[in-house]
Amino acid sequence: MTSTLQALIWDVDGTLAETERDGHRAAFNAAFAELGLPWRWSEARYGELLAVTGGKERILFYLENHRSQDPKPASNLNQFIAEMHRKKTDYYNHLLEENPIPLRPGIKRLLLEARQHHLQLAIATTTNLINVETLLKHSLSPTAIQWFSVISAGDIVSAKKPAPDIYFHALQALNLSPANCIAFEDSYNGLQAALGAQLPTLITVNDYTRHEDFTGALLVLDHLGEPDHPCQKLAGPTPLNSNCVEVNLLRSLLPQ
Ligand code: XBP
Ligand code: MG
Repeated sequence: MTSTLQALIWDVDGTLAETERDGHRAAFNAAFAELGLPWRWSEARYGELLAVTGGKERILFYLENHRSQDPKPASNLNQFIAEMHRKKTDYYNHLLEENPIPLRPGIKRLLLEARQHHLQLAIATTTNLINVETLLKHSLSPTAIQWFSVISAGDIVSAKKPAPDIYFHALQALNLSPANCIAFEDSYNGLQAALGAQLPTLITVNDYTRHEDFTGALLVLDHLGEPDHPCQKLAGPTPLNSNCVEVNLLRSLLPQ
């Protein structure tokens, strides 16, 4: 069966930009400080906590596993976490507006090329919609949100990655079969989510994820590359005859 490439589906955190260490982590710590909590997530601790996807889920996990001796919040626990997470989201958006986090190598180039080829662009992310909009607006272009025909984000599904639900949501909105799409991810949890939805998946690793197991990925790279900043292949059957990932390479990765 011939599969025609029709859409690229993008994870956000760690894939479009390195938002975790100096973005989300910094915002969590600022929210903890504002609430007078002695919690601080170091770079290393945050790396461990990334195993739990979703900010509210990550806070709950930390509370239950690292702060179980702390006095319990007077109010309802879910409300307490939701309020903390709202503060974190405010800090995060402020940070993205004031000090935009650059997109990773090759992201803007490939998005632009995909648009020229009339491929659809979609997002499937654990983080919430406002965070995606702010990142795209300040790190890509003020109108970049309109480049994406589908944005599946955050609590729109009840089971976050590694569950495939967010990818099912995006595929349904695109009205496409997974065989006609490629997902872009940076983490084990993200890869499991995409593979669970039968999506061919390309991985670009980062410092938090390069040690993870990416069995099942089409290709594992350090980044998507630029003509003057070549990408390196870390795993995958296809010889890379180019300095960077282009639409023709993506087409060749799909089963013919
Ligand atoms: C990203 C996440 C997110 C962010 C925080 O996973 O796990 O939780 O760290 O976002 P992925 P929120 O890249 O696989 O989508 O605080 O908005 O939940
Ligand atoms: Mg990610």
